[in-house]
Amino acid sequence: MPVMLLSCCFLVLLMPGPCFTAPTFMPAGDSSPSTEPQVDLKLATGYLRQYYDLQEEPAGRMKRSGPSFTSKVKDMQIFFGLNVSGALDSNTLEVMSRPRCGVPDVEEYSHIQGTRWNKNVITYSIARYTRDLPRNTVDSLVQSAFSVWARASSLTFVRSRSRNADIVVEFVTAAHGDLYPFDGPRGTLAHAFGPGLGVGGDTHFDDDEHWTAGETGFNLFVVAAHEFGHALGLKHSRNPKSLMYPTYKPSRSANLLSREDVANINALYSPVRGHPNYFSRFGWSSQQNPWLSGPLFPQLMQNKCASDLTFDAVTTLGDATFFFREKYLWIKHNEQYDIKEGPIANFMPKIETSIDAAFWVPRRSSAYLIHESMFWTVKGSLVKGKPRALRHFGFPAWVQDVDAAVHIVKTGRTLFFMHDIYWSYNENRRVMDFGYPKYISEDFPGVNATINAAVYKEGFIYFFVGPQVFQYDSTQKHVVGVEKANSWLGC
Ligand code: NFH
Ligand code: CA
Ligand code: ZN
Ligand code: ZN
Repeated sequence: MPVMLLSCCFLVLLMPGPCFTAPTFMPAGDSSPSTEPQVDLKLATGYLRQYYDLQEEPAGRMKRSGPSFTSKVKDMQIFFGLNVSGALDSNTLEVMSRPRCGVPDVEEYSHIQGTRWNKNVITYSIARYTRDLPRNTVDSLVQSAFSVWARASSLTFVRSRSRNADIVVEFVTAAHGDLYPFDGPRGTLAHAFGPGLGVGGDTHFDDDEHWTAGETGFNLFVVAAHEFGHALGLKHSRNPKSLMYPTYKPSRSANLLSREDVANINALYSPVRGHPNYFSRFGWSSQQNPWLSGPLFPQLMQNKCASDLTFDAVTTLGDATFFFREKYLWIKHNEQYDIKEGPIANFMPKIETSIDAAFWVPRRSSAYLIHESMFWTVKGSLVKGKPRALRHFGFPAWVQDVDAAVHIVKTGRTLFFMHDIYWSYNENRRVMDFGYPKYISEDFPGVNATINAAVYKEGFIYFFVGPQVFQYDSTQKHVVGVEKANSWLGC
């Protein structure tokens, strides 16, 4: 549910939470604002002390026009979407006098921010666009907004074409199928549901706003970054420097996150101490109880820049490239500098082995991970069911493993490499092409050693052979470049 504007008594109806077990009503006795100014002040002071950390004035007496008092009133008005006057007007007093439970709005979460995803790889999709901006601008602003959190935490975001993504992004107006209709231009700009199944994580933008990539109107990047904070489980912050502060601020410095935002996201998705990019043992699938699965102690990090580093398998997966080596995995997001890494099982709890070969079929948003004679299908961020037999692709019985696999989008073929031969599989008809296996050296001159891994990018096939990677132009049929394999990981 939208994390903003909800008093927690409302929450009681929808989900069990702290308020469910221990509702404390406040203030006792009063149920409507009084006409007596002194009574109003007492009500407001009590309310702001309990929920907004209002401190006792040193002189002992609280002034309703004092700077700290008005700023607390403003915080509270922002939180409830009231007119932000700083004065105790009738709407403000009305909200203050509503019965509610005893969890403060803005400081409840130094440790427990809320629910979290039980995994570090989170999928998103953009289901409905605004007409205010070109689609690819929306795509890249949304991606940049996710990067804000990815850079600060152990999280990775993978774009998916499917509606089953964890975070579904939509531009909608007025009533739009949840209990929180939008309010036309201005006022509320967007809302997001906290982590969970179904609508959990979904993020809605009010399309009655004028969305921009710049300073006019409302900046989509800034608002999206705020909303994704909620979609990851963060609540509002009372620190005006924080991205999670409840009011929109147009121009911000390059660094959107305050130290508090960074601390909060890391409290929720705890990185292993001393290894900021190390994945915690919370894996890929939310189906499993993270507290009961996975290795209890983190494996040592591997040195990705070792001069003779080789990979077992490399594949793109959404906007990221996955590099497998033994039981370890590095994930490089196309638009980000930082690299996520850790044991494969941290990302995909079902997979406790190494991966020999992997490929990605964008049309199906699916990756296939092969280990010996079995393979797993990964759709979105979930490893589907049990591994299946490699035979399924139509290999002869004597093929018990492959060295590398790559899907060529242009031809709709997946190529499987083994020693000095290869097969071609037609993904559209789901059959092996006739006339295979063939010799690799005949069709890929220049690539004449066992292929460890292969990946297809922007029209080229990249063959990983030992500690090197060959860039292969399949139209001209020759190698056009050679690099160190780990140069892709920024070494
Ligand atoms: C918002 N929110 O719309 C505002 N604030 O500043 N209007 C919040 C989003 C901003 C969603 O998660 C709503 O918290 C309004 C009001 C912070 C991107 C303060 C008027 C409510 C211009
Ligand atoms: Ca609005
Ligand atoms: Zn909505
Ligand atoms: Zn918010």
